[in-house]
Amino acid sequence: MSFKIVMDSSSNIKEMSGIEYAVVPLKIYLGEREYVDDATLDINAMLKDFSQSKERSSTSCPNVYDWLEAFKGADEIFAVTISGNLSGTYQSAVSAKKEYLDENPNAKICVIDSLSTGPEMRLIAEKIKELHECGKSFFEIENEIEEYRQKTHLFFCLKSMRNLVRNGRINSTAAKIAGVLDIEILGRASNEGELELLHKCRGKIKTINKIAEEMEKHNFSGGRVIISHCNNIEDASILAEKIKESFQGAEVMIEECGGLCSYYAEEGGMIIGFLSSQKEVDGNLKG
Ligand code: X90
Repeated sequence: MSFKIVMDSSSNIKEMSGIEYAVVPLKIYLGEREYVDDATLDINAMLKDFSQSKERSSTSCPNVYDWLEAFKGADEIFAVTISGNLSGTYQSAVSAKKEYLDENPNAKICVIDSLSTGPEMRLIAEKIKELHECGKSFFEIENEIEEYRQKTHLFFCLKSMRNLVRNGRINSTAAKIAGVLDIEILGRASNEGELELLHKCRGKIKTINKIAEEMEKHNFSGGRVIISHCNNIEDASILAEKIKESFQGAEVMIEECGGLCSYYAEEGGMIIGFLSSQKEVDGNLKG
């Protein structure tokens, strides 16, 4: 029985140790140029090309064939995707599941729409791995992940939302002012998997304090946190210290954004995934 985790490249996870793992890359375009978001992509060179060009840019999701290639050979598969409300990635994974099961009727596939991206997807992947290592069955993992996901959250803090606005992933006046007069936008992945803007912040310390405050509001009390940044190790480290200081027992990991997240989060952007201690429904405590 071979068990496999498959993620699209917006998770920023290039490899996972001790478990079969594959990445399905999204693509980024600048004019005629194509950047495949895999382990060979030179992200800084890509960002430099973007900063020097006025050409049109966009992104595209993996197709069914890309997913089928990644599923190959496995018979118990957990595939986790970027929010289906922002990308066609989830839909192509669902179609690939159907095709794969036609060919391999004994296989089991669970496609999870993370309704999020980046570090929240990493939290989900780590949990799937942990449950598998505990000896849980496919269906037990499926159920426990469903529960677990009610406690994971994603915040973002962006200095520019130009690429998100240009590509129609958000339509708001507030998004357009990110970067103007040093304003950073703090927001979160909504329960529907869309970008929800929370605050306009000015000044690094104010922004970082606001993130910690919002985390507390979302029932964070010292669990796992993953900070993904685009060329901003400085702020990511200050935020990590602030979180460790404010919440006892917080376990904070810092990582770099992959290609897709770097393109949308842009220079200086941070994306924060974390696990809270309680579930919530529409902002109210559930249990
Ligand atoms: O299919 C495609 O072409 C990919 C489209 C992806 C669009 C959005 C990516 C956002 C990446 C920005 C901050 C996190 C926001 C998460 C909200 C759910 C990172």
